[in-house]
Amino acid sequence: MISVYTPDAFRASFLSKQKIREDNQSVLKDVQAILTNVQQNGDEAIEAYAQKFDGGVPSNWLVTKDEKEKAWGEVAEETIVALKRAAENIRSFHQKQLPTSRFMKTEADITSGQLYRAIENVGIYVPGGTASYPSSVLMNAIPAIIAGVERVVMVSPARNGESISPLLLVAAEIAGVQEIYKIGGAHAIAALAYGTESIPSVDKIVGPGNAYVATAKSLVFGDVGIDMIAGPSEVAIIADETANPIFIAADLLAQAEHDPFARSFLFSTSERVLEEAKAEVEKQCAILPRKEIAEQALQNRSALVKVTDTDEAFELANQLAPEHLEIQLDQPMNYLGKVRNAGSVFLGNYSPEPLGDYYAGPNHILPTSGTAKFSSGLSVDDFLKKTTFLYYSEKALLDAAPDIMNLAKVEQLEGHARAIQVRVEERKGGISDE
Ligand code: HSO
Ligand code: ZN
Repeated sequence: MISVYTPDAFRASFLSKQKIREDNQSVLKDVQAILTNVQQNGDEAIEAYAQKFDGGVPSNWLVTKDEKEKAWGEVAEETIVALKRAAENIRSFHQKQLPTSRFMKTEADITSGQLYRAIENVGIYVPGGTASYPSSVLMNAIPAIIAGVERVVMVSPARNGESISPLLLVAAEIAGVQEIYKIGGAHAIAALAYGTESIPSVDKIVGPGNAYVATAKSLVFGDVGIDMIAGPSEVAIIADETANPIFIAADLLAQAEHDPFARSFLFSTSERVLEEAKAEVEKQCAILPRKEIAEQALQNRSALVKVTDTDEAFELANQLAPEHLEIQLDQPMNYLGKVRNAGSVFLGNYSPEPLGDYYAGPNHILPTSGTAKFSSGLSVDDFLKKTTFLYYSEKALLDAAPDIMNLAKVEQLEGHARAIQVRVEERKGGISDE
């Protein structure tokens, strides 16, 4: 079960710059072959892979209106209501992320600025199997739609080659996604990147997936955009004497049940909280249906750490750069300024991670494995591009001409210098060769 570490032991075991994601050579080779095959043979290739990996070729790749209608009848009414409320909260949070295009008038005859334009076509990958989450459909699709993406396509592997889970179909409709294909795995990523007769290509692919999907995304990057390569999920909790060990243990377990590779960490100034949380983890784990998964995550990849003060807790948490950071300290808001690296922060004893996973509004697709040091969770920004523009009047260009021509000449780009010079000469009434 979960063990106690000193800060130094924690540093040595969890903060060394080892690569958490190991490249798997055999996965890489398989995925390369799949990408080439789909690129060359289109539908014929995806049919062969659907047969091999998904248990059959669906009679239609595109989910029909009838299939969607049927799905609504198969989901409990209270789940539909909960999904709709979650979607509303997620929509209202992401709406506020929309930036506005800017005109910057620096001088009377100079204008520059920045336009925001949505990516035209986006593909959302939704896993099948056990990590098949309707909440992730909302988290991926809603920011794309708010950004103004014209065509949002969802792909997910068909169960037994024929149907997608009704929960996913209902979540997609609530989010506003209409075009859904029954295809998964690396061949789905290939189809989205390169297009086939049945599946038109997109410009960017987002959404988590297994090692094959992640590898395929990393290989098609450049031909299309991708969001991130997601690793196993993690939470770090910073707690003092005022925290509740029962809540802490439940939160550590909520993370651990995701995946045997998930990681849960507690940094506490209180010996008592640490000890009680440890005992509670054991007690609560025993009743979890996914206890075997949680035990593996807690056993090898998680830690309880006794820190001397909250500064030390934040130093360790910032170095870890966790996907989720819970701050269960007295007056939690006062500590927000101490957070440097984290995907998303949960403040106080009543803001546990599942509140954000499902419902409150901020996105749950977040940087994992320390990548919060340089990247951010999914947002409206991921579906926008910035185009800068500028306008100079004739006079403004002539004022700047000597500097630009000088810089062009030191770079030995005479053609650049001349593009300025012809305008200077024209002003003087004639173009010379000098
Ligand atoms: N904690 C996961 C998201 C999730 N949890 C979906 C439940 N469903 C990664 O942030
Ligand atoms: Zn979760």
